[in-house]
Amino acid sequence: MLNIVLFGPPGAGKGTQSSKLIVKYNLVHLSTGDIFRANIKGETELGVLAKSYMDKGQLVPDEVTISMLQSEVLKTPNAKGFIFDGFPRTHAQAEALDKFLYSISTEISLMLALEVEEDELRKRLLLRGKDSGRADDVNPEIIQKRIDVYNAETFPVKDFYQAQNKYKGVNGVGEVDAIFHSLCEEIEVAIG
Ligand code: B4P
Repeated sequence: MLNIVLFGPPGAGKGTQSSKLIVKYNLVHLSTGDIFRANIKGETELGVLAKSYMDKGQLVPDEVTISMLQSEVLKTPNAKGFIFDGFPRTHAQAEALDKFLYSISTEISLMLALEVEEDELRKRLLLRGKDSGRADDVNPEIIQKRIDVYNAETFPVKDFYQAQNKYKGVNGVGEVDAIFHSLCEEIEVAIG
């Protein structure tokens, strides 16, 4: 299986690149942000809970996010592999993902990190906020909160994968297709 963690700060292009990678490598896309947003739209219990955190730019609690992610993986037992987009976002999520994948006889192949500086992130998210309808994209303070949470809680997850020799950083600034090409190059190296 090819299991990729697509990593990066809010607005780095994870969703954008995931949609291209799943087509090329025939993978299942699991975006925790998208799953939460679908639950918010459907007004499920999970959606109501997730909204109370997401609207403030905070992370949804680990227990909720981990069990949701696990049940999503189990929905496609014959998948060739997964792109984990926006997960793991904390050290606890990374450890839980490793344990869970081991329990189903697979593992993370590599973490691809999109590197984008903060000014560019703020610009992209505010631009998307103009027509995305996403409450977390319209307010500069909420955007800053998400970036701060990323720096404090999510960025260190990089060390977890670096220690396993699975971390690859890619420049996330430039044309979408050029970035996609760089990501594919790293994947080709990883799969041999
Ligand atoms: P996400 O949905 O993951 O949102 P995000 O971090 O903003 O990334 P997204 O994928 O949407 O943006 P992208 O970079 O593709 O998370 C939202 C919230 O959900 C979190 O704040 C948290 O509350 C909660 N959550 C999700 N996962 C969680 C977890 N594991 N644990 C706890 N809580 C969790 O794109 C951004 C914009 O940039 C787009 O408009 C795009 O068009 C543009 N763009 C992309 N590439 C570009 C390029 N090369 N040049 C210019 N613009 C580009």
